[in-house]
Amino acid sequence: MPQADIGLIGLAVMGQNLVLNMNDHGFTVAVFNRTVSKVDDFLTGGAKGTNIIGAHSIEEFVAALKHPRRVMLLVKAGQPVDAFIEKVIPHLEAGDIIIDGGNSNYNDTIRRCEYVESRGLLYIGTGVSGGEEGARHGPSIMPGGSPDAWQHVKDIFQAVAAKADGAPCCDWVGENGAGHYVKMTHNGIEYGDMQLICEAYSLMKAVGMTPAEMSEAFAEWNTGELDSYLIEITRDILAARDPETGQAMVDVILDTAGQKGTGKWTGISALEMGMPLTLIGEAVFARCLSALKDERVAASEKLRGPKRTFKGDRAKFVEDIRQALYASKIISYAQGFMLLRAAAAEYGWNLNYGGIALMWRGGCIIRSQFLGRIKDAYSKKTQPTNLLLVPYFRSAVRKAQSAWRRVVVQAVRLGVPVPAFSSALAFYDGYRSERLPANLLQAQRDYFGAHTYERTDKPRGEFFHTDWTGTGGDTTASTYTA
Ligand code: NBP
Repeated sequence: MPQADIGLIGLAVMGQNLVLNMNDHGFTVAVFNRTVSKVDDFLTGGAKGTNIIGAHSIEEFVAALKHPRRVMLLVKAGQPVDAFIEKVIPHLEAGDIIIDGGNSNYNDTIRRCEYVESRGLLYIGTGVSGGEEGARHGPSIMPGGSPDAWQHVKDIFQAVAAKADGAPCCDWVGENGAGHYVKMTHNGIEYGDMQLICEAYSLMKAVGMTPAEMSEAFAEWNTGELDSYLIEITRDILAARDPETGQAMVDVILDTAGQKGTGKWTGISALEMGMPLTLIGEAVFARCLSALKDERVAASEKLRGPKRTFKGDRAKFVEDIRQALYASKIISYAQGFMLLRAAAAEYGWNLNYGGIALMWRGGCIIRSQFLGRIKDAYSKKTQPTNLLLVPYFRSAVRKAQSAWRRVVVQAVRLGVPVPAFSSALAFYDGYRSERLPANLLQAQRDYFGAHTYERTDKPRGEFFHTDWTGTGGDTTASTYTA
């Protein structure tokens, strides 16, 4: 007689912790892993004394599952997901559900959803955020896929998910790849938040603060509008000491950043949809630049910058940095939600933006008090076209604006790179511009390629061409927009 409410394949850090979390909430879970010995290691280790059922083959695993069978994969993203889908399908029946909880690319999820549905099964691609700690004690879960599958996993997912103000940080996102798209955007925003904090750190360093002093500043920031998980861990990281050398831990860590691709995917999707996701783009490129360590070391001997030192009031400047960080963060989230709106239109998803903000409010890496404000903004009857236009955020940016500009100016004077702070400010100035220099750009395009232009004194949609040199013809190129 099958006993398991759900089965999970993939006993690495995320899988083990999510299974233990499900067990804590009274669900019986069957587990399997490619390297089968890890099943027994888990049962005699972390899962000792629980009701978790270990399986040593796919057949045994599937036989342990109640109907409809719920098979969750938490394996390395990419080919391993396809490999396990192929392995389990022959053992499943119509109406059974395959769930991919890894960081899969949403395009793969769209493809897999269609494929699995064509085999008479249901499919869910879900983001699971919060790392090890989240998986164990309450992650943010962002499921999308076959709508009929939701009713069969809702109770389990919402029970194990983090709670924010009593509500589960898990709700149905939308069809096919919607869940993974929202998780990808979450990760892109995470890249942006982390880069902004790193720029704040870099400026504090440039004005002579020690890591311990910086930690105190972050501790204070965490009591106000910047209150968030990433500010909190930065406070702790800056206070930590290396047991080997006694130095601040942060000073002994090599300055080359890694990445697993979700930030890059966010940037690619933004480019494909023509959405100006400048801050996340800069955050991804900042990691790429950091990875060119050897080249940078060589260049540092040859390329000179300003020799200035900071002369102002340090305490005041730290407060300016805090405000610049807050304003830039608002820009980043405004851009992130612009991307979600564009994706919803492109893929026909009916995204609930307030619900998404709530899902990110707890359990995940970008969790913050701030997301409560975004949830409120999208919970109103009239949905804002852009977060920057919501009175709360408009006023927050207005208040922070002078400090934000001072920080960017000071960074430029000191030669400290602040691509996220400065691109956020450039976006703000661009977005609020009634007229941009794209008129000249259109003239250039028309000059060299007969790409045509629209006129300020004629209705939109009428296109004109000028024979700029007197030697061109009147044939124009076809018009298109990206
Ligand atoms: P990993 O991403 O390291 O994946 C380990 C699992 O994948 C193991 O079960 C391993 O089996 C299996 N696997 C590998 Br590796 N190659 C395989 C293959 N070719 N065929 C079949 N199985 C294969 O584990 P994780 O860090 O727990 O992450 C799981 C998923 O959750 C990933 O998609 C990850 O991106 C995502 N995620 C991770 C975090 C995090 O903080 N770590 C956070 C959020 C989401 P084996 O034991 O036999 O090697």
